[in-house]
Amino acid sequence: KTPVQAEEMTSVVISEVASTLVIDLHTHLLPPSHGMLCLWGFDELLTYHYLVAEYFMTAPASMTPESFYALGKREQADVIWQALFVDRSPVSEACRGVITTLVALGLSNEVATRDLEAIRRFYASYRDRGLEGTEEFSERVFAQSGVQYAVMTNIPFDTNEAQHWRPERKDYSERYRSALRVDPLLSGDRATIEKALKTSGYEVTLEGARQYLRDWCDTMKPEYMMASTPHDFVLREGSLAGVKKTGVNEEAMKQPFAFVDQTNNMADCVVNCDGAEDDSPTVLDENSDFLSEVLMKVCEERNLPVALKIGAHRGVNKQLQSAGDGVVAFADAGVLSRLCSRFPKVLFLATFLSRNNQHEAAVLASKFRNLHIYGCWWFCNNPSIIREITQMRVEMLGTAFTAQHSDARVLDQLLYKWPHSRAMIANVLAEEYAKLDVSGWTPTRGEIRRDISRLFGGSYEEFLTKSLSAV
Ligand code: REL
Ligand code: ZN
Repeated sequence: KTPVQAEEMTSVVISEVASTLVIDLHTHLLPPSHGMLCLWGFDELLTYHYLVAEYFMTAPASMTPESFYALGKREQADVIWQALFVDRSPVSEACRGVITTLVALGLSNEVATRDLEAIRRFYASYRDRGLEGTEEFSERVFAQSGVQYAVMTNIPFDTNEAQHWRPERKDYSERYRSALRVDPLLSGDRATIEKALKTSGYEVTLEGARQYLRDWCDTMKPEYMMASTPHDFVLREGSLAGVKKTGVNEEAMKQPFAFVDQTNNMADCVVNCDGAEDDSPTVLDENSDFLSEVLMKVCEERNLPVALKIGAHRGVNKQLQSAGDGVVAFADAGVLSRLCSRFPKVLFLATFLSRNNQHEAAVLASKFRNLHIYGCWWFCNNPSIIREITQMRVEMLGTAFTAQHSDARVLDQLLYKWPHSRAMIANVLAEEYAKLDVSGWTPTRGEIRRDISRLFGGSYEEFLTKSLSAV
């Protein structure tokens, strides 16, 4: 209960941040029961798409993306190790992350002697024990990184993944929680949606799509729905989804949210914003709106939030596959603001990819009670940028945001992404408490612990329990 002395503030904050259990609210991790889809180990670490992108900046002209991807995983890893760890020092964030990870696993001697074979032998001691070894490794990583649980990215449209959920849902550890990824509904990828509905025996109508989503919710029991919006995403100002017919944006209306109803289902009657029946035809056609009529409807019904990741430009260099995705210099944050006001009963979690959007995002979070900002995503997940973004957020939002998520694709990455982020966030917090102390408010250790726990997952869980249906 005693206030923390000014001279102890930094060490108290650092030790509290280091020991708090975090909730990792967005990852691409899948549980060991998902077999090959659960990525872990040295070769996966080294072939992370951040490192592939870095490798190609200095790769010889003779190594084309085609020839690189034609190599086996182990050979790709060897090539990257040679280029980024032997021929030059691994000073980038992604490279340093590999070193932090290996050292956390007790491999500092092997790292010091650059002994790849010994590193691989360490991993083999788990891998050789099949599912049991993988589960043991998974539990070790979660416990050691202080991650209470990680939210996965679960894609029903991906048949490779779907087979792990149906016909029988595989059991997995409570360390993993589900998020249902629905990008085709935001990008208007009609071919994917139609195919999914047809092959799973649903009616190819908006109601069919809603039922598809409801059924996947029953299967996956997600914490939230999620999508990464396409770089040219706009929210159309059409008349269909209960939106006033003011200022129709012609460009926006061309956005392909369309979904053709081949059965002329008259039940899907369109209602305008006053709740009165619209004069427009009740049949579905290419103007049908997946976002409003499918995703938002099911979110409202199920009281499920939507997590949006905004500002990625896919395929900037297509040859590099996922290593060729980039960032939109400045995404239109107005889209998020319009979503929050148009769908006040839906909770939105959001993160932006561009550093340029971070300030506006924090302002929006303070305007909409159905919006929660989380994490420093991908190109913002670098120590210097984490520091700057976190400081600004604390100044503007107090503790009403989530400081970080890992976006880990490879299980072992929890062992670097979290300590690297914790270190930066702790520095910021120590400075903020010091300023508060100077102003005349000295927090106790318990108060500091409470605040930190909010920033690392508590605020997210509090946000999820909000029920806006009464608003
Ligand atoms: O979930 C997303 O859309 C992104 O986070 C990913 O596409 C991206 O590749 C991710 O691994 C970056 O950290
Ligand atoms: Zn992601």
